[in-house]
Amino acid sequence: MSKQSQSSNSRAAADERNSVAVIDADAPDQDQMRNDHEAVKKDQKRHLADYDRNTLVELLRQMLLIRRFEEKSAEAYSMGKIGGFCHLYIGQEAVAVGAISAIRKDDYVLTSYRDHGQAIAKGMSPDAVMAELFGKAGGCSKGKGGSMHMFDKSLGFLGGHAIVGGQIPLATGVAFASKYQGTDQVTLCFFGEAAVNQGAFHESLNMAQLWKLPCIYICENNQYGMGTSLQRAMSLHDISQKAVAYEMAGEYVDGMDVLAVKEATARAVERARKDHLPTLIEVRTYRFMGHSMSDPGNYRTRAEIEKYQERDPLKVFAATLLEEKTISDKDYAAMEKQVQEEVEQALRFAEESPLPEPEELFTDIYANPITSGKML
Ligand SMILES: Cc1ncc(C[n+]2csc(CCOP(=O)(O)OP(=O)(O)O)c2C)c(N)n1
Ligand SMILES: [Mg+2]
Repeated sequence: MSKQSQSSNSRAAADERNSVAVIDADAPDQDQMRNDHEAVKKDQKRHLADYDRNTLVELLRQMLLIRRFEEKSAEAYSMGKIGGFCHLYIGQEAVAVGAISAIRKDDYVLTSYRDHGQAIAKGMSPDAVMAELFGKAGGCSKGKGGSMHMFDKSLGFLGGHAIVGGQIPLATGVAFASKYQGTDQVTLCFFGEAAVNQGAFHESLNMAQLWKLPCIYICENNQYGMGTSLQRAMSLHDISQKAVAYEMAGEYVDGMDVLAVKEATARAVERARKDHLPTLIEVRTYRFMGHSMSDPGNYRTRAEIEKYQERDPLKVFAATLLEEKTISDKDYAAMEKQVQEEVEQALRFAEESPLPEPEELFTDIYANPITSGKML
């Protein structure tokens, strides 16, 4: 099958269920996602039978955990317990949870500075994430990285990257390493839509398709790069179409629907694992909070935010499972309680964890040199 037909087949598959109309250049933010949450619920209900109950409950639990964790982080930040930048993921949880649920434990994930959700979805404990936010020694990066630099090699979670688009060539290299070593591991690379304007994005996609690398590029199109809307910064608004320039498979998916994200990622994973082929997935989503904790958000209206909040991926998926009686009100209340306790425990762990010792300033600065009998 030619690359082009793979691309159009994948587009056709996406069109069948997940996709909405290609963005209208004049009114992109209105048309990017299914307009009302009832449509998302209806679609989710049609697909529930494809999953066992445990899988569905776990997807909901992870989204709820990330939401409550970040609400608590915002509180702690406001109390001055967290220093530096802090970019929240609230509103985008279905992207990390849906996509990461479609890969294996030994696969890799790289993302931007908006990384708390991906870290938790990849298996990092809320304790390690919260302690890192607090700059404490018990954090995943020993308190030396902070919010933007979550990292755990043992989980295949390779950051947390503060340079916009910096993780894209790195992920491409990780995918190259997997192929070179003959494994069937795949790499998920998350980035925002503003990163697509970086040269590194284009260089990486070109190489990944040319060298057939098992890298899945997931663009989280939340429509803003800091305070700049995509309409003011990009000549082509349909980001998934950028795949065409590299003869790569590409599709777009509604990021407010956790099942749709999972399914789109699963299609890409199959392509990557079997044939070492990359994919570009554009996930249309929205962040409910400011760019970071210090953003007053004057560039968008309350009405716009509220419009997207109606499609809150967490609320919509919970409603789907409740209405279909996959879970009961009692189950959901118990889940809330368990998640709240987990977040409170993470807060206690972060509070009680010691600060890094001053000597830590000199550790983990350089990689250990690889020597082959010679001085490097
Ligand atoms: C190379 C580089 N340029 C500029 C910045 C400053 N900066 C930080 S976040 C950001 C916006 C990125 O937006 P997007 O990629 O859409 O991701 P989002 O924040 O929406 O998740 C910018 C310009 C940076 N960190 N790195
Ligand atoms: Mg963005």
